[in-house]
Amino acid sequence: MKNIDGALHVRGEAEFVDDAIRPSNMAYAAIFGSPIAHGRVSSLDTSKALAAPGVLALLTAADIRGTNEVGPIIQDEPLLADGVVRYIGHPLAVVVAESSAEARAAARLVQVEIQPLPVITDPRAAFAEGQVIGPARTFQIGDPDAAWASCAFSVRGTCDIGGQEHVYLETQRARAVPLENGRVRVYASTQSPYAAQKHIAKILGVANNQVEVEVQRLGGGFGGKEDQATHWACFAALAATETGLPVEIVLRRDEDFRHTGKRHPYKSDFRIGADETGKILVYEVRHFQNAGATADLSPGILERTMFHSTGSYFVPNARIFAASCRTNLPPNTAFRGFGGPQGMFVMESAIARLSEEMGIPRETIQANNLLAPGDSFPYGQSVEDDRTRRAWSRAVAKYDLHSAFERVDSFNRENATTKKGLALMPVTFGISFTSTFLNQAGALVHVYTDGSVAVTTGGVEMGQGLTTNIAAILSKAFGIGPERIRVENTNTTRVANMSPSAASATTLLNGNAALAAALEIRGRLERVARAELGVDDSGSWSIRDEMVHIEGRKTELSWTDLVSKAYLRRTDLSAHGFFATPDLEFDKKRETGRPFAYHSGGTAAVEITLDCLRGRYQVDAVKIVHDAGRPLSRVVDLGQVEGALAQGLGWMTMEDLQYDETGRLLSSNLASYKVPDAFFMPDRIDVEFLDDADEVLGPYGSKAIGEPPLMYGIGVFFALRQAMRAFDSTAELAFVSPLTPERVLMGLYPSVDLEPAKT
Ligand code: MTE
Ligand code: LUZ
Ligand code: MOS
Repeated sequence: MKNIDGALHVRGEAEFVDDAIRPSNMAYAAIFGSPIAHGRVSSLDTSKALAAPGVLALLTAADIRGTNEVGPIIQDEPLLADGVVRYIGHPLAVVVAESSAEARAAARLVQVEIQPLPVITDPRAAFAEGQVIGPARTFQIGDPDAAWASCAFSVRGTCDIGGQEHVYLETQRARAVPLENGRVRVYASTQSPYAAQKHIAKILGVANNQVEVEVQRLGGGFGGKEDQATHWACFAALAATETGLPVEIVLRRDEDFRHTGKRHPYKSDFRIGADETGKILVYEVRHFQNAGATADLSPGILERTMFHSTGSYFVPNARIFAASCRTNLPPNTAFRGFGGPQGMFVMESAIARLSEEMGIPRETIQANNLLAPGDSFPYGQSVEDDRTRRAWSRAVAKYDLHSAFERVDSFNRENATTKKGLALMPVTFGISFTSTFLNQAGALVHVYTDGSVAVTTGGVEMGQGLTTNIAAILSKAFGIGPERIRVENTNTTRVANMSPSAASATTLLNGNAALAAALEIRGRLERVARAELGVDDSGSWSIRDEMVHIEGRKTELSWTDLVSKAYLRRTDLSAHGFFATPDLEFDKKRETGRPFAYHSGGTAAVEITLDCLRGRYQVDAVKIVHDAGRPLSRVVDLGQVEGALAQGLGWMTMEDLQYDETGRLLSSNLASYKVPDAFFMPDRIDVEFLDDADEVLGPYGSKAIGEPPLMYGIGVFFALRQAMRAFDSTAELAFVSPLTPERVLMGLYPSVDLEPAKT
């Protein structure tokens, strides 16, 4: 099964929001955002902007007829700042003009006076000031206080983890078209059409059924459009209803960098204790999440950090504390992994320190503490399979990692200024939205009388291959070729109340919903087939290669004949399907339950070479054994593993998000913010899918894959650290990410002042 969209993308024919033909009366919107990070607005003068050439309208908080609120979890986020601004770029006004150049030029003429308030950019400082969003939370298992006494070794440390910009190819955008009777249709680039619909309705003060949201596909979302695409859809809808014109808003790359939130930076403290063999007895961690100015999805992301705080390891005694800290940065948001990567990074740091203290190789400690069936996570869910260990063992065997470690050691003995590092990284990632209610999906399937099929799900294609997966599922369900199946765009009038396409669960949820609808139609077709062929319902039936089979034997009845016979017999050839993941529950008072349907992951080995005179390095190879269940499309799943790996490697190494103390983003374009390219990626990426690993809940045995492989990238940090220690075994190395070449160099030569001279 190929990726259905592949050819369209290669030919440049795939359509995005602003590719559809523009109506001749289209207007364009631009945003005026706060120039400072925190303050009270004392005056907002829009007269000059309104008088500028081409300007059609200018809207501020005062012009919102409905409720000025777009917060997804906590209602703390006005669409347009009202009285107080909380970050640089915080939207204060929308300017609508005949061209986007005129809209931007006019936005620069808005005059605002702001009384500055103190700016906080550091999460620990925010915590100290009591700036905590939602409650701080604690998970606990065993008796951590008592366990320290039985440890032969214990170490402490801190981590300072950088954020990450999504850099989806397609920046945020939306187009809104006013319809009759005050309705509005919005073409959006969002992972969450329903969130856009309900927030537009709220902003406009109308019922949800007055708003239609349509999504063809996204040029990447990566979590950055799980919640924060809503805002741009709202701006377009607001401008369109106020002017009566179709309105488009498209952010430039630098605007997208400045206005939108990113992966959360974290600061964390850890303490880990083990017996003399390296068996982990106790782990305590405190996470301070840099949430930015409003809650956005931060409480959910914090929760997933907690769920993944012990990584792929069994820890009998643990205390996990986490607080979401309000700062004056743009609200940070979902990003592939959703807080999981930060939780796992701190655990891996703790294991690295323990290994250095004990003189036991890191991979030995890792291997001896891997999760096994029957173990419990600190939140009570138990481990139901042996796949964490199976993937680890398979990776060690398949890639002959014991000799690889020996090869690295002997290379390092023989070379003085070039060192190699090799690190293993196991991943065990919980699949399901941690908010249980979100684990539901609907789908609508039509079979037309010519045997062609159209399916709409609540899921959104963002490059992850959902369309291909859905086509593969229906092809199997009906026993027909995938070319007969058209996966429609996503539209809130066809499937309602959808959860965001997120949490790696889109195929699990929407694929099962589509399958339920298809099986319903298939059941009706079975009655027609038996009647047409004159066979009772004692023997089995199936459709294979587009032919009806009875008791495994091919009949003369083809798929297309069957469908047209069914139509003539007045059979309903459409069905709605629904799926809700079974057996999920979580008790937030006791902080225990079974939040995940299953876990997804595997093991990666990351090998690097470091030039210890310059701090430069290259990733030589990444070798992975991944549990993909039974893939619906191997190329789609392989693409997900490689793409996620690239983002994980970038996050750990070169993507250096820098704000100054006034809350200004310094790395605000692709010249100062570097992302991995083809040259950075390892020459060698080996991926093996774990065999004999069908996932019972997944459609046809398939398994969620979108996010987990990102966390393989964490391995590169520890491979680099190993090489740095091979160069200087006494160096005190910090757990600060990303580990850029500059930071490597500063770590290797701590006594040399490498900061540029201040003038
Ligand atoms: N792959 C591509 N090409 N583009 C994307 O935007 N998003 C990632 C992942 N893979 C993304 C992607 C994220 S953050 C998630 S949660 C999943 O895809 C969402 O899709 P899924 O649920 O179908 O895996
Ligand atoms: N979004 C969400 C997510 O709302 N809940 C989740 O648990 C989640 N997990 C990963 C990515 N997005
Ligand atoms: Mo992905 S962070 O769940 O959009």
